[in-house]
Amino acid sequence: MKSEQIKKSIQWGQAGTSPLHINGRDHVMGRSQFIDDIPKPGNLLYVTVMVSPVACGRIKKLDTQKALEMPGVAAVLTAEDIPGENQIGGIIKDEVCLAHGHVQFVGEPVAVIAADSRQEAEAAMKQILLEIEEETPVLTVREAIRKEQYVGPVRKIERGDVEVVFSDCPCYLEGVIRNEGQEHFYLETQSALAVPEDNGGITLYSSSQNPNEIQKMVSGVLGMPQNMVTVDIKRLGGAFGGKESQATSWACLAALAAYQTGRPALIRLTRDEDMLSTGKRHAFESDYRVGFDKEGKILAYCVELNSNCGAVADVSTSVLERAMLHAENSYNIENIRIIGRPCKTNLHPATAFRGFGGPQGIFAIESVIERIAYTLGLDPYDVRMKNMYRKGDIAPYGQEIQHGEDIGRIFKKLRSDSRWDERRKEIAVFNQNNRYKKKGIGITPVKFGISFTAAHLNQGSALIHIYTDGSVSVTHGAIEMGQEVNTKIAQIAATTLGVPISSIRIESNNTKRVANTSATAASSGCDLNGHAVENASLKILGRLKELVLKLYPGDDAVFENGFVYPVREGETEYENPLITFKELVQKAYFERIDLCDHGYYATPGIHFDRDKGEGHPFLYYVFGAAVAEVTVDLLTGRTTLDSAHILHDCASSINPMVDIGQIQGAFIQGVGWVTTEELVYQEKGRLLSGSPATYKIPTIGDIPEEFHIELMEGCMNELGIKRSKAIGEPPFIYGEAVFFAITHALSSLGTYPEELSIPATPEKIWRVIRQNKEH
Ligand code: LUZ
Ligand code: MOS
Repeated sequence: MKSEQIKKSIQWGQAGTSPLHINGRDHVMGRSQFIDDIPKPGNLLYVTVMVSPVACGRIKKLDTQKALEMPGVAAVLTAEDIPGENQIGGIIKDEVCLAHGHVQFVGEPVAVIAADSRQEAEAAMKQILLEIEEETPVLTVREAIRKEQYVGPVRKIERGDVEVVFSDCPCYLEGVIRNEGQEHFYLETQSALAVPEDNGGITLYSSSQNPNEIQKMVSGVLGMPQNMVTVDIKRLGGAFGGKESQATSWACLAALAAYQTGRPALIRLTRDEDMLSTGKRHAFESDYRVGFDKEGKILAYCVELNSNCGAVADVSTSVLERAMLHAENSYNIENIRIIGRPCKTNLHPATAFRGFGGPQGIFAIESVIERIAYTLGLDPYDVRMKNMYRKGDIAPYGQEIQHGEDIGRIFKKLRSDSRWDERRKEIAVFNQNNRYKKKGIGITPVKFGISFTAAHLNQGSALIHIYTDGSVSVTHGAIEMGQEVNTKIAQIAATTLGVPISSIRIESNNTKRVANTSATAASSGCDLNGHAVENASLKILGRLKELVLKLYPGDDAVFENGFVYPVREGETEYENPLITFKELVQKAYFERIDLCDHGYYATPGIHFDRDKGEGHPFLYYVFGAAVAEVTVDLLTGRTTLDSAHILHDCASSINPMVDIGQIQGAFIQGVGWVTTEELVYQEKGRLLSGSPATYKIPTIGDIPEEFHIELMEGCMNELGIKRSKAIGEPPFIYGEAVFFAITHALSSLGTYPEELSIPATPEKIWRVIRQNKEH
């Protein structure tokens, strides 16, 4: 395209260009509102939550009388004060809103205090008398398995016969692979504002990825129909899965306080409260057995994925399902058995977190590949390539890997782009010449399935109004949480309607305008709701086009950047507009043509049979790969990430700048998970690393000096919105390349560091170094 044209299409906001973030200016000016920025309604109550100080026990006494008498206190509420059902479990109904009879984890809400100020609420909280008879908590996956204590069924996906192969294969390994959890560390902590309405209903402003679930649960807890509960969400200050199901309790507790007092009620957790009470990424402890040949070809793989789900089910069964569906990652494994055990323990309920079990399932097979490569003395790249999916291959659960050839193409290109072979040689020389510093390089391919694994969640909706001045109001089912889904959706509306992006306003998500929406999750917010926006736009466009052709008879008309052009056969460049979009809309109004419409989309062709472990759960797959190089300081155990190369498949990106931003952020978040972010619990199940002072997330200083991200060219996706691919979660998994760079560096000491687990903190690395010295 000529530069004039490029400029025009950016102004227009066409899909495939990178216009400015639609709220960028307001964000930078500090004008964008998050929950705590909404102007405070009069008579507001501040709500604090008293939580369980112990992991397991029976409530012997809960006396709120003294607290109620404290100054400024409007209400002190317990399970007894819930007018509806004390139940907020989204998939399995095993979760209470307020503890009743017993407590199951440290941080579990027991009572809410509503007062004129936060200080008064906190002072009153100290006056609540809570006596708990402590019981011994179950904290580990192994204890839970011993007691057969699960939050859902143990599941299996199987193909071929692993036992037959194990009994007669050239090489065999077995072992355990562990990863710890991860705190979401969204900047905006869990927050909710509940406002009673004059008709007996209630409106909630909640920091949630899942307005529909907030509406359902508040309706259940308050015992009122769903049409009495309105949920309005403008944007979140980050979420990463932490607000997919876990914004619910806080919204319900604010709603309960508002309902019982008739006054607006605001909850905003402090960072420490949030870290203590809310669930995190699932820790996994996975047992594997693998049979392979001398070239590194995997002949049979058996993996038992045991996840630590915490005290209640939350979304853990779905997380485990996604882990199982990613247990083979990018490899074609003929004989495979995947077992999933969702272990119930007395920790905060683990929940959705970017990747949703995918990273854990992939970490297991990638670790196995590394061990195979080390055992055979092969380059881990070659072992991976030997097993890689090819065109037409079928996943263990029966779905064909569409465009499966792309993963190999990406992997090969990344090998040369990152200078894999040369770097490995340079590293070997470096490690020979350096006693106290060792370098390592790691590579990880990623295949990630797009769609919610629960098929019914794969739907999106939208509502579009065009006003008589040509400006457009778009409501859609996704939640903006910093991923810029609003920018992308505005581009989709602008492209489809042929108006400049500046004419599009994206509204808050509101259950009165879009109903029964799915959580903005599974990387699918833009796909599902973008399709719905396109659907609504096309309906209105159809009516407008009919009018144009009535006013200006011709073959066809095209809508571009605020103008309507005539199209005649054979012409590709449009000039001399017939009419502006604005004038056309005014004419349509006087002709009494509907300028509004609702849009809907349901992902076609997906299904999955859980009992058989078979089906076609994903619409398509996202592919990519990462290479990372590190230096490990043997005196301190500290790792420095020197470089990262990422090659990622977006197909036709709707907004390349946004996608690259998502890859940067996801990768660095993954690096945090595998290196420094450590959740430490004391022996009774209380989180010790429960504040930013003790929990280390990556900072600007952890970004590698050499950081290359490239979008792979020539990848197709006929099924995504505007032929794009989802972006949110897959690149998180690239962080695992850093872990394998560390194990590579440590292997240079003589043995493969089998016991090293995620996160590879300096302490753990140092232990590996010391063990090697002792040998
Ligand atoms: N949430 C969910 C998700 O309910 N089902 C999923 O498959 C999923 N995948 C990723 C993230 N959130
Ligand atoms: Mo998520 S892990 O809320 O897509």
